[in-house]
Amino acid sequence: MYYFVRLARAVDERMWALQRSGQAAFVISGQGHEGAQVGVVSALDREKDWLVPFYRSVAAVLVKGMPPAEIFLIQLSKATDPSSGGRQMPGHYGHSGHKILSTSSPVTTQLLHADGIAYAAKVRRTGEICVTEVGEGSTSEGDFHEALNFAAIHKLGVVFVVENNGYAISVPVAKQMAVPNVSARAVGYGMPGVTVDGSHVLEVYAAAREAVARARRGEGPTLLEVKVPRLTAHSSDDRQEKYRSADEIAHTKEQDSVHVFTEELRAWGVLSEAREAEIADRVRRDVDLGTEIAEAAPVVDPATATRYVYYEHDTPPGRGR
Ligand SMILES: Cc1ncc(C[n+]2csc(CCOP(=O)(O)OP(=O)(O)O)c2C)c(N)n1
Repeated sequence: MYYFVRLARAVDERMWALQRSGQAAFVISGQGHEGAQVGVVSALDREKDWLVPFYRSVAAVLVKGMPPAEIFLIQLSKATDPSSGGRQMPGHYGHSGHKILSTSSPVTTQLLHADGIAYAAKVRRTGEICVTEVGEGSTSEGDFHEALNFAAIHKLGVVFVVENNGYAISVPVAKQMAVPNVSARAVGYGMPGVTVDGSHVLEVYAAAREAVARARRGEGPTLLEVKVPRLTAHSSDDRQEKYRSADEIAHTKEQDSVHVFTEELRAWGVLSEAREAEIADRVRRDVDLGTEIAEAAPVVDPATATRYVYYEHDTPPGRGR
């Protein structure tokens, strides 16, 4: 888990470097969300279960099975990008081989897709369950209500993970909802609602395990809210200094799960200096190798831009890998 928390941060930082050096068009960052996502996805059966991510799901897709190179292929819009062959915006992670559903740009629609996957699994009796991630601002969309209502009625095996980072672009959470926690809404749908502090990876893992076990037993969905800091601006096109004070941004950094988890593991005596250096080294090598692979990959041919909009008989990019 610690390796993935550190890997996700390093991959994210490299994404920004690729954007700032003019190679990538756009970055939407998962910094601050790492601990929450590693905790949640570690509770899944990674071969069997499904992940329906959102644009901050860097850590989640890494844990689910995508190597760093594939994240950079998406970021650089390369032809071998497994999500869409360079056809989607960066951040739209998908990988059919790893059971990661590619999502679309309108926020919250993915929750309904997660319902569909879980409904199909129930009808087919496959035992697969589905985790989906969304931001707290997105829970103001009607799709959120429809997805939770439907999942609860049909006792679907879905875990709805709300990564509450306090902002929807520049809109603070108090302007999105009149309750302090998104999880309070769960009772209105007839499912358990839990709020966990996303700075503590193992607390998230424990809550996710419970939600996953409940889904697996056929008892239905859970609304799992994880409070996380948003360590960067909304995206590379945004300047958060315009709507957040310097004090608030500094305080946010104290909640960084990379830092908190490191301190916890050291205090518990399970992370020696030597082991930490070894993990940092492995992360550096994996990120460098991933970058090299993606940079060397062929760019997508603009002449193919209109392909795969509708079903085609050949294998679309990334299919089955
Ligand atoms: C249906 C829809 N409305 C608006 C947008 C524009 N938009 C993109 S991200 C975003 C903010 C979402 O905030 P939140 O759900 O809190 O997630 P966060 O980005 O903070 O992680 C908005 C409004 C969109 N993509 N789709």
